[in-house]
Amino acid sequence: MKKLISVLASLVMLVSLVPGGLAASAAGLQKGDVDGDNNIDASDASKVLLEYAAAVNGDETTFTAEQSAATDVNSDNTVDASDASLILFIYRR
Ligand SMILES: [Ca+2]
Ligand SMILES: [Ca+2]
Repeated sequence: MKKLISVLASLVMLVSLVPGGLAASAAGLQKGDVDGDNNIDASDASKVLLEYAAAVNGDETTFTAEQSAATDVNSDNTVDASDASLILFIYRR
């Protein structure tokens, strides 16, 4: 039992070391919480999709640097539909 607990503890440590984990971004917003209301939900996902659509269409984007950092949930340095899907995935858990 003790061994299991130590294995779990190391896993938790590993996950927390993964860049792009769900820790708060350097700028202050939690990853995925684009509107900063401390909930990761469908409204965050829809904001991400709107921002992505605006960027794709060459329209003016509205996210602050802080929001953009929070939006890139999978940390691939782009904001796209896969980030929105991940936000929905987190919301459903
Ligand atoms: Ca939110
Ligand atoms: Ca991304």
